[in-house]
Amino acid sequence: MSGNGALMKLYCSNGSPFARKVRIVLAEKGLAYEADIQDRVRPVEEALGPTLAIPVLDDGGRRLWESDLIIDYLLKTYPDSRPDAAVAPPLSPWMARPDRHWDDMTTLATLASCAGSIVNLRLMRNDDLTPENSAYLARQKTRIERCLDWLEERVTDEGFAPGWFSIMDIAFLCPVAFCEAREIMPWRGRRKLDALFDRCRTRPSLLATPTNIKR
Ligand SMILES: N[C@@H](CCC(=O)N[C@@H](CS)C(=O)NCC(=O)O)C(=O)O
Repeated sequence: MSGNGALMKLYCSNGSPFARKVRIVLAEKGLAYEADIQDRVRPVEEALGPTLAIPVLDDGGRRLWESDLIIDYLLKTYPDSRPDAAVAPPLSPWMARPDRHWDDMTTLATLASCAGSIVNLRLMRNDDLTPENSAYLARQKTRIERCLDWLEERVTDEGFAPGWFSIMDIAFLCPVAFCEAREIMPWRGRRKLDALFDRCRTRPSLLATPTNIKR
């Protein structure tokens, strides 16, 4: 519920890895919301904001876009909401560890860039463009590989922030799950990232946010 008693509304699609990040945080925090789900790309005339993209959150008339901003808003606006204390490790109450702020923000920015390239590879398939016939998409594929290599150096055996299920973990899990389900490109082969993915896939909030498969 928002401050004025209305249910929050999340505009999303079933498949979007960006929307899934937000849905996972809402599930972790047990926050009630109404989902407005559309699996086609919304026509420009129906866009919910200037970025034309989903997810978009409406909370009592405040409209927010960009998944990391929405999550930051949820963490700060609903700090005490965490019903399932039995699930370990707990959801982090922050985007970035206070004592590692710039390190973690750099990790989040790298994850966002990597995710954007993964989704681009998927969307450009609609126009028959692939890394094999487009130099730009070949560069995007290289970006994904370089980002994953860099993330493998940063991540620990306990995820990106030991002791926590962090927003960094979520921002890694959603796009690679999308990458795997849509057969966009092989992403595995890095020990710690592979283990993080396999360890988290049965966490209740991930099981509660399945993505429909549309290749
Ligand atoms: N950086 C944005 C990316 C959002 C995004 O690209 N969403 C896709 C769906 S997965 C979308 O709505 N695309 C439509 C468009 O780009 O016009 C975020 O983190 O929310």
